[in-house]
Amino acid sequence: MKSGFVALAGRPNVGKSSLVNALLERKVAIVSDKVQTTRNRIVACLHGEGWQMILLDIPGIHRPRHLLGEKLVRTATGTLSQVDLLWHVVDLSRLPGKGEEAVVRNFPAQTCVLLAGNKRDLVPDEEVGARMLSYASLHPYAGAFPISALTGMGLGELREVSLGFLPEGPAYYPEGTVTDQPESFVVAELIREKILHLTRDEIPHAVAVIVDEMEERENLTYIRAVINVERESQKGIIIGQGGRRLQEIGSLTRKELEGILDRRIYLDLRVKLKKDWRNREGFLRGMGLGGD
Ligand SMILES: Nc1nc2c(ncn2[C@@H]2O[C@H](COP(=O)(O)OP(=O)(O)OP(=O)(O)O)[C@@H](O)[C@H]2O)c(=O)[nH]1
Ligand SMILES: [Mg+2]
Repeated sequence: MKSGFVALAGRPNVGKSSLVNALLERKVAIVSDKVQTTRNRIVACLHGEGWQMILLDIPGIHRPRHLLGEKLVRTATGTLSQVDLLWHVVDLSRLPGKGEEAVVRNFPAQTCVLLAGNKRDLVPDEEVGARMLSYASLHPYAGAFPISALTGMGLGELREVSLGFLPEGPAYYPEGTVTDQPESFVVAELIREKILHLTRDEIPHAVAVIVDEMEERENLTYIRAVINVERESQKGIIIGQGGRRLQEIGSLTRKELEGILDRRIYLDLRVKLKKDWRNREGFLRGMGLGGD
């Protein structure tokens, strides 16, 4: 049996989580057009005849500006040395810059790295080759693939070639395992995703969602979750006029969850002020954001 771990390294917003979801053909990780969407290391298992590939979706590597950012980067870089193969995911619609060089500096010398040039769909066909070359000089990659998580272009080839880099090994997860995330984490992430989609500016980054209670009742699942924000003014923005935004966050989350869990859901959402939580060690640890 061939089996092993593949980490998706890259800057924020290049499409790492989108790529994981596309390969798994289901939503394992939340996605948004805001940077620093992913905060935890997310395990996603691809299974096949005689092989298992475990994808590790990690936060984007960036220059941190608070303790949360430091932990995100530590979660990401700490993963790189523990895997059999790295995918350096880049956004082909942009040129490589300093941020990209900083990502590459974290690659362990002994680990093979494949360049995954994502968002190929945004680049005219005749420019793809040159764009790939401009990234290829960043590192001695073992292979380079223009891909699109959005359209699925190039994904099969990336997967096939990656299999060749995996060692002989056991099945690390039972067949059928998609991810190791507890349901409460999935719920909290879906709520955060709706907030990311419905708000902008500082709000997306100022939000931390905690599921306090998840209980099976007679004919539904009762969920109580708290949306923590850093400032009083942010509370108002999340709640919206007459509570409308909070209602929308709740109903979008509930609909998606009912589809995933195939159960009726009652979602009780509250918004709480947790001043400066992004710099509070204890709070971050409680959220599973240890960073090591
Ligand atoms: N056009 C296009 N957009 C894409 C593609 N892949 C991802 N995106 C978009 O890029 C944005 C970022 O996607 P994510 O998957 O959240 O990016 P990420 O690298 O996981 O970001 P972080 O978790 O913040 O590090 C979203 O708006 C996606 O819809 C692609 O292949 N083509
Ligand atoms: Mg992500």
